[in-house]
Amino acid sequence: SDPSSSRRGAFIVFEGLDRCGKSTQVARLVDRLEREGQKARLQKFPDRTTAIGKMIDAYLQSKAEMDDHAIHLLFSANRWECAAAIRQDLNRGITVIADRYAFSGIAFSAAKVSRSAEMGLPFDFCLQPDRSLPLPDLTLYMSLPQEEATQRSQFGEERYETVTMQQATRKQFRLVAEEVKKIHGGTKWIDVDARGTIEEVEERIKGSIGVLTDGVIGRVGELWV
Ligand code: FDM
Ligand code: MG
Repeated sequence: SDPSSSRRGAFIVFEGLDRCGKSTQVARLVDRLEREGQKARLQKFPDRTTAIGKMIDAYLQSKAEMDDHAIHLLFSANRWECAAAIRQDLNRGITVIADRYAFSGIAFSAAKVSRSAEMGLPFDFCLQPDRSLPLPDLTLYMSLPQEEATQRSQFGEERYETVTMQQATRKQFRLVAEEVKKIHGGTKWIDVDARGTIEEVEERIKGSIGVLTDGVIGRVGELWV
């Protein structure tokens, strides 16, 4: 029998701060896999096309205000409404490439400095709603030094696209990486140097992903479990 039939698709997540080149690399990776005849699809988070996604979009564009806890839960709900389809696709042998995931959810929410408190939302509160979502087989954190990030094109108009917020989020991403390594082991999270040309970064990513896109043996895991 075909040995590939016992393999499922890989769940690969890209994370990082704004302007790190994440979306460019995700698009190139999906293109490459399709050219190579592999089954792959892109999953953007937040997915702004759903009803929940539209609420998130309004919040990010400052067209709506929301309690910090409430918007955090909406970001998580936006992942949960996509979770069954992700699992199903993985089990059908499709590689799913996500542009952001639960790790952005934690890092951005925990980085917030609310008017009433010195800290953002408690780290543990941020972690819990995503518990038992599909576990990525690999998360690639696109790492860019502060100076390089500042040099890149101007931030956009959206909420969170400020130097203060990005710096705070950078720190939270370090804590998220530690948590992933603690709960899921050291092989699930890789920092990728996001400096250099698009082609240079693409090569590094290719090296980090290795044979993962040939398929994975074993069930899809559960996040934080
Ligand atoms: N963001 C993204 C969150 O705050 N929580 C989340 O769970 C996710 C997935 O939303 F500033 C933030 C990160 C970013 C903003 O993301 C919109 P994109 O990648 O620019 O669409
Ligand atoms: Mg953005």
